[in-house]
Formats: sequence, structure tokens, C-alpha cells
Amino acid sequence: MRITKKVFTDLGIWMVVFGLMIGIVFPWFVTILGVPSSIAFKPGFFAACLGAGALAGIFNFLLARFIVATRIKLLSSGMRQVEEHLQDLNHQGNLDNCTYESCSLPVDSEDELGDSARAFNRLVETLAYSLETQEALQTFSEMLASTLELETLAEKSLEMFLDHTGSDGGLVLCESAGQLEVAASRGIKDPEMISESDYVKIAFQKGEIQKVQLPNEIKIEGVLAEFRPREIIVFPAKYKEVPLGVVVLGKTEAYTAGEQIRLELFRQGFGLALNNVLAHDRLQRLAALDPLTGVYNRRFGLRRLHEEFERAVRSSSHLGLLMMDLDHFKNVNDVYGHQMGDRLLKSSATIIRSVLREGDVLIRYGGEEFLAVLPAASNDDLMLIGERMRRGIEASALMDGEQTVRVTISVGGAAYPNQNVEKEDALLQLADESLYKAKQTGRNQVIISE
Ligand code: GH3
Ligand code: MG
Ligand code: MG
Repeated sequence: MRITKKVFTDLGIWMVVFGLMIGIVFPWFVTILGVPSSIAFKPGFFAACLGAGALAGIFNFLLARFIVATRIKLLSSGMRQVEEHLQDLNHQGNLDNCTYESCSLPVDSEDELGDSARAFNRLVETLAYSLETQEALQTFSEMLASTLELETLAEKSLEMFLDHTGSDGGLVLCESAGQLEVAASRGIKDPEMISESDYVKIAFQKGEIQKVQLPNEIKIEGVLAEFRPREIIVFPAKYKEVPLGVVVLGKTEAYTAGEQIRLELFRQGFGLALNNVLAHDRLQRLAALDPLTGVYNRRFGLRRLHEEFERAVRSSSHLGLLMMDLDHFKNVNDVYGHQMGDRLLKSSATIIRSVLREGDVLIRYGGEEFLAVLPAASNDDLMLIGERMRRGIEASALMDGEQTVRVTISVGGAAYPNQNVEKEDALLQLADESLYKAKQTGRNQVIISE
């Protein structure tokens, strides 16, 4: 049946016709009750019955119109208010303020009008949810497009996954050198253990979404106690069918259909962003690292030296430089060949790096020369660390068939502000001079500028 604008006209016509029909049958009715037909069928009485029937019809119509129309008006004005409020919130981009009170109609009637209000409320709820999804997806896409660092991307994405699916905890795992490593984790006990679980492996290797009820392996850290999630969703992050990572989310209730649709929308963008970040990272590495030894190349290394020097000056802290050069390396190449020379260079870089702390910068400064930048290192520290390097390399050896190949290094160092220099170039110059001295006075030794 269609709702037409003639509802009340139809109602009016039906009521007047019904009144007239009552008026027509009334004289017969009163004869049954014993009124003589001479009176009942008198034209005057008959006309009065018709008139009364018509009036009753009109009165009924007015009454019905008054009662029903006011309620319908109330309903429609309520709907209009909710609609305007929803529009405002959508423009402000703040659908969180769409509370039950402000975005729904109060329902106190149990009849068809109540059903209409309830249906309207459900419609608004669905609409608000999809507007919210759209808004979340937009924020998510903006974040993905502006993030180029893996850790930040994983942290922020996890936050969005959790917020928009009502999850109580979760983690993001990313593939690195054949292993799944935890890139971000929130509210999950022992996240490292989870990367070993079967469902994570299946999600990653087969690229399938897994839903697990009451998993044994996962515990969510609540405010007061740990608890097992009721359901977890494990899904792969892929780009062009290449798996790049896995996301695990857990919740104390089962995920709704709406939340799963949201996750699916987020998942696609996340795969693309993860691929961008990893590609960017690879490019950065390629541009910054020396391919043979894996340490910083000279161009990027000197940029880091500049930054560290400025920082040391600003914070009045020490900055030490160590310059290393392999002794008689030309001979090694001549005797054992260039390939053996390369292997020795590589292993020397590894030994030197093992002596350095996190935050120190190792640079391949020239062919077989290295430069280490050591924030907070004074002359004494340089001597200690330089000696460790020298001894480490002296003690190591590589095999060339039956033959043992060894090499030694000479080390020169200088530290700021032990040396009161204004530019990092001057400090470099001093370290270079110390290295030269170490070479001149016997090699396989450490000399620090006093
Ligand atoms: P010293 O420093 O003790 O004075 O003697 P040296 O023989 O090491 O001196 P020099 O600086 O003259 O020679 C450096 C040699 O290092 C020359 C070159 O054959 C070798 N070299 C430089 N870069 C590489 C490299 O990438 N691979 C190999 N195998 N050798 C390299
Ligand atoms: Mg040399
Ligand atoms: Mg040299």
C-alpha cells in the first residue's frame, strides 16, 4: 500500500459514508425495537437519522484527525530534529557526539507509531555508523599517506584498529628477514610468543583471515586482571598478494558484522601503506649504506657527523671521533686477492661495530678507512674503545684454504671539547693527524690527540 497525501480525505469520506449508512439503517433498527413503522419511516425522522449519522461521521473524522495527526506531527518534528543534529555532527566531523539521547526518538508507544519511531532509530543508528566508518577511513587514509616510518605506522594503525572495532588489545607483526617481528603491541601479554602461533603463521603464509574463539595463547592485560579474549581476528597485511605482516586483534565479545566490514576496509589501505613504508626504508638504506660493509657511506655518514657535532655544541657534551685504517692492506690484496681483501674489510667492519654502542655512528670513510662518531665520548673513552677495536681485529683471523689471514688496524682519535674546535672538519683533521702518527710510529696502535 502506498502512503498518499489523501489519507485523511479517504478517512473523512469513509466516516461520513459510514455515518450516513447508520442513518439509513437506523429506522429499520428502531422498528425491531418496537417503534411503530409509521413513526420510524416518517420523512422527518428519516432525515434526522441521516443528518445525525452524517454529523457523527464528521465528528469522528475530526476527532481521529486531531488525535492521530498531532502524534504524527510530533514524530515528524522529532525526526527532523534528529536529522538536523546528525547533519551538523557530520559537518563538524564529530560523530562521537551522536549519543542515544540526541540521535534517537523517544519511543513510548507500542502501536504502529512506536514501530515507526523504532524503525527510524535503527535507520539513524546504521547511518551514523556508516558515516563514522567513512570519517574513520578518511582519517586512517590521511595518516597512512603521511607516515613513512614503520614504527609510527604500526603504532598509529593499531590504535585505529582498536578504536574502531572496540577491541581490547592487539598487535602488529611485520616481516623482517624472514621473521615476523612485533612492530606495535597494546594490551597483549607476551606479544613475541604470539608471532609463533599457528594461526599467525597460517594468516601470513596462506594470506587467510582467521577467526579464533577463546584462544589459549592470547591473554589481554586488563586493569585489574588478565583475561582471555572471547574472539580474536588474525588477518594478513598484503600488497599485491605479497604478505608483509599480520595484525591480531582480540575482544571480550564477538566481532559484529559492521566491525568486520570496517576491518576489511582498513586492511586494504594498511597493506598498501606498509608496502610504501618498507619500500621507502629500503631506498633509504640503499642511499645511506655502503653495500659491502653495511655501515654508513661517506656522504650520509658525514651528514650524521655534522648533526652530532651541532648537538654536542648545543648541549655542551663530549663528542669523540675515531679514524681507523687497515695496516698494509695493499699487501693483503696483492697476496690473497681482492676477494679475500673484501672479506677482511667486511669482517673488520663487523668487529668495529661490535665494540660501539647504540647511538654511535660507523662510516666507511674511504677504501679501507673507517670513521666512528661517538656521542658523549671523551679522550679516555676513545682510548678505551679504540684499544678494544684494535685488539678485536688483531685477534681475529679468516681462512684462505689452509692459510690463516690476519690484519691489524691503526687508530687515531680526537674528542670535543678536549679539542676546542668550532667545526667538525677541524676535529676530523685532528683525528686524521693522530692516525697518521699511529701509522708513522709503528702501526697497530691507538693515538688520541691530547
Ligand atoms: P697503510 O694504510 O698501512 O699505510 O698501508 P695500506 O696498504 O693499507 O695503504 P694504502 O692506503 O696505500 O692502500 C689501501 C689499499 O686498500 C688500496 C686498495 O687496494 C685497498 N682497498 C681499498 N678499498 C678496497 C676495497 O673495497 N676492497 C679491497 N679488497 N681492497 C680495497
Ligand atoms: Mg691502509
Ligand atoms: Mg688508507
